[in-house]
Amino acid sequence: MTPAFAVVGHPNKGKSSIVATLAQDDSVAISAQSGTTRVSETLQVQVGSSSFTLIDTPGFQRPSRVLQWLQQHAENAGQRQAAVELFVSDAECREQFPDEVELLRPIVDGAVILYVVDGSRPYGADYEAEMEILRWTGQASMALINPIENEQYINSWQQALSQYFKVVRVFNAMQADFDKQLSILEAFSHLREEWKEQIKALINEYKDLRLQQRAQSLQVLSAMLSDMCSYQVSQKVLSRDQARPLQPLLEKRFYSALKKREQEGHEQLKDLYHYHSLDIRRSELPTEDNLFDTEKWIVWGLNRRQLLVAATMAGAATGAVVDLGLAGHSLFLGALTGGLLAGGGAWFGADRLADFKIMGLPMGGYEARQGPMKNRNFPYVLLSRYLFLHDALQQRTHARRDSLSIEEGDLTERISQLSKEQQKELHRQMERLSQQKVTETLEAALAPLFG
Ligand SMILES: Nc1nc2c(ncn2[C@@H]2O[C@H](COP(=O)(O)OP(=O)(O)OP(=O)(O)O)[C@@H](O)[C@H]2O)c(=O)[nH]1
Ligand SMILES: [Mg+2]
Repeated sequence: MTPAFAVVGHPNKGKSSIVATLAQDDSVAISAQSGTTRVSETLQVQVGSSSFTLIDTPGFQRPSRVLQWLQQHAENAGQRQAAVELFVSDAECREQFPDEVELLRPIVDGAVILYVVDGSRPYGADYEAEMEILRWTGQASMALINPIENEQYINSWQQALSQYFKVVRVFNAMQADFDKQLSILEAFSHLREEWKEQIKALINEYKDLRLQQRAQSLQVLSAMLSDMCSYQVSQKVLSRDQARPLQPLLEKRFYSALKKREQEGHEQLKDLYHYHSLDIRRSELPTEDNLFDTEKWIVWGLNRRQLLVAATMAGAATGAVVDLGLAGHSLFLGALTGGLLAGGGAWFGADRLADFKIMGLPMGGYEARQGPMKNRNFPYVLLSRYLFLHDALQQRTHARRDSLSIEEGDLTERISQLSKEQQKELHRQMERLSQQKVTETLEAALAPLFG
């Protein structure tokens, strides 16, 4: 038997949330409505070569009545476990107490008990019947205090629970970061001696998985940047006159393809972190109209000053600076920026987002072309939005059901945490991207951003 854990408790106390978080699976049903889980759901969680079982159960509905029934069927402590087994298999009990039969069955079948309570609600004696029933099963057990709204009653819960459970831990299903999740699994490993090694192996698999996820998200990003920064659309025509009216059409195709490609990258990232039903707020994503409005880009990418610093670090500014007649070697960056910021629109690429060109073809005829995107900020915008999503997915737990909106992320702050050499290399690669140069070392340059 692989390690199996039955998550039980009062209705609506976050049992399913705990299952979703620990399984890193957002397909578990969670809702504010009490009684969401009506039958026990067994979730086989496979992580690399390790696996464990989480069983989501309905909440206790009539624990006092159930305890009464059990008491009538056991004359002494030696008969208690048998009474619970009888309860679970009794047809009449299934009629009368469907929820309790559902939740006790996996425990009778050998699962360890995880008893969940809400630390923001006061402890009350009505929980004692539940804990007593669980004790009658004779299974190893642990209590988890989920502070749903706040931590107000954690202490009184701790006192009460410790009389029934050897191990009591606080675990916030909504906020538990990766390390907390691993530490709770570690606590599980002490519940049953024969599962100890398996759970240790599982923890290591989870750590490996995290590393793989990071490496893969880097690949997804790098492919997305390369595709998007070099993307162009074209159409063959017979004459120049036929080509010109194509511009609005090609422009539309160009922008919507870019938008689609970005969404595709974001979807791949979601899949990587096992978010299947997470809704990314598209309304917060730039619409076709403003994705290509460079003024709005400043909130995602770099502002002009930062761009200039970036280009200077990458050794890319010199040529343009000289072109603009603004500087010689002896000038400091501060002196440079003023002039460039004021007059360097073309240099930044702000006024040439994606060119529309009509090219004569060697075999006759013409080709109308839109793209690629030349703006220097473009790769930074894409980078910043992707990193924002990556961080958000890492910090989120799979218990959350709210949508995620991509908002402004502080890219400069993030970049400034890299070493000077790393920054320089990153800027160099971004520069190459905006010049549509194939960059094999792109992934390596992006890696430090993923910690
Ligand atoms: N703020 C906050 N809300 C939580 C937390 N855990 C659960 N909830 C919310 O509490 C409600 C119930 O969560 P579920 O996980 O469905 O609870 P359950 O115990 O499985 O409920 P039933 O299946 O109905 O018995 C949902 O609205 C959750 O979003 C938490 O740690 N913090
Ligand atoms: Mg539930």
